[in-house]
Amino acid sequence: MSRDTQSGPEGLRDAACRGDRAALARVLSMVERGGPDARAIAAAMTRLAPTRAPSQASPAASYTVGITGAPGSGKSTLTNALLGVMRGRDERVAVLAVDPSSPYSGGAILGDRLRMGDHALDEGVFVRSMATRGHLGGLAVATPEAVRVLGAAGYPWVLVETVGVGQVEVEVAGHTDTTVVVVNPGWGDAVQAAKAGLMEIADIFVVNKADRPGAAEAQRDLERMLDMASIPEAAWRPLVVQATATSGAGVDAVWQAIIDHRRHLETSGQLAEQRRQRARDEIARMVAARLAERSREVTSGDQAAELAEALARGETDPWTAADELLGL
Ligand SMILES: Nc1nc2c(ncn2[C@@H]2O[C@H](COP(=O)(O)OP(=O)(O)OP(=O)(O)O)[C@@H](O)[C@H]2O)c(=O)[nH]1
Ligand SMILES: [Mg+2]
Repeated sequence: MSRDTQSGPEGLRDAACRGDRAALARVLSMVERGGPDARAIAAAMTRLAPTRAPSQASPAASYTVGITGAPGSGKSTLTNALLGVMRGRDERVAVLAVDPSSPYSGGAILGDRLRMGDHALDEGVFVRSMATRGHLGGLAVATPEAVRVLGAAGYPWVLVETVGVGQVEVEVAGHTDTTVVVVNPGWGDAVQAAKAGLMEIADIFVVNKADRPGAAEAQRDLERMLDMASIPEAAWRPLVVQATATSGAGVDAVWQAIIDHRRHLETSGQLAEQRRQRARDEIARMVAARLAERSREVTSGDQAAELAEALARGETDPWTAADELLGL
C-alpha cells in the first residue's frame, strides 16, 4: 500500500478500525477541524457501513453517556471512576472530554489527562479532548461524528464529558443517549441545576462529593423538584444517586443507574426514536452552519459591495439585493 493510501481518509479509517490508536487520534483531529477533511472522513465512514459484517457494530451503535455539571463538580473524577467500574466488566469505553471554551484539544487538557491516567495504558480505553476551533457548526457538529468514528473503532460505550453548563454544553450533553448531571452537596445546587436547564436534560443526577456534609439534603431537594415536575406515568423519572468519585463509593450505583436507563430506553422504543430525532437535529444544524457559511461568502464579495453602494444611493432595495446575491 502506498503512503498516500495509508494516510488518506480511507486508509486512516481502516487503520483506526484495526485498533491503530495514532490513526484514530488523527481521524478525530480531522473531524474536529471540520472542513474538507471532516467531510472526507464522514464519507469514508458511510462507505464502510454496507460492507460491514453483521457481527460488527454499526458506526451509529455506540451508546453515549453525557456527563455534565458545574465546573469542579467532579465530572472528570467520576468519569475516571466509571472507567474503572466499566473495565471491571470488560466494557470497552471511549471518553470525549468536550470543552467549548478551550482552544486546546487532542488530549491537551492536562488535568483530565492526569485524572484519567489510571487507564492510560489500557487499550480498552481511549480518552480524547475536543475543543472549539471556530469551524463550521463547532462542537455540536463534530461530536456526533466523533462518536460514530469511535463506534467503528470498536468502542461501544462513549462517555462525553462536557465542561461548564452553558448553552453549548447543554446542547452537547442533551445529545447523548443517557445524560448524567453531576451536582454537589450544598444549599441551592438543585436550584442552580434547574436554572441552568439541567433538570430538563438529566436522566440521572449524581450528588458527588457525598463525603461532604449535605449530600442527603441535596438528594432530598432534587427528589422534591422531581416530585413537582409532574412526570407522566410511563416516562422515565430521573434517578438520584450519591457518590464519592475520589474513593469510588457509590460509583457502582451510578453504573447501575446508567444500565437501568438504557434498558428503559430500549424496551420503550425511545432509544430508536431519540436517535432519529437527533439525526434530524444533526442535519438541521449542518444546514444552518452551511447557510451561515454561504451567507458570509456572498456578503463579502465585490458584488455585495456594489449592491451596498446601490442601496445607499436608493437604487435598489434590500430584498432585491439579497435575491441577487443568492442568485434567486
Ligand atoms: N471531597 C471530594 N472531592 C472530590 C470528589 N470528586 C472530585 N473531587 C475533587 O474536586 C475537584 C474537581 O474535580 P474534577 O473531577 O476535576 O471536576 P470537573 O467537574 O471535571 O472539573 P472541570 O472539568 O474543571 O469542570 C478535584 O480536586 C477533585 O479531587 C469527591 O467525591 N469528594
Ligand atoms: Mg473535568
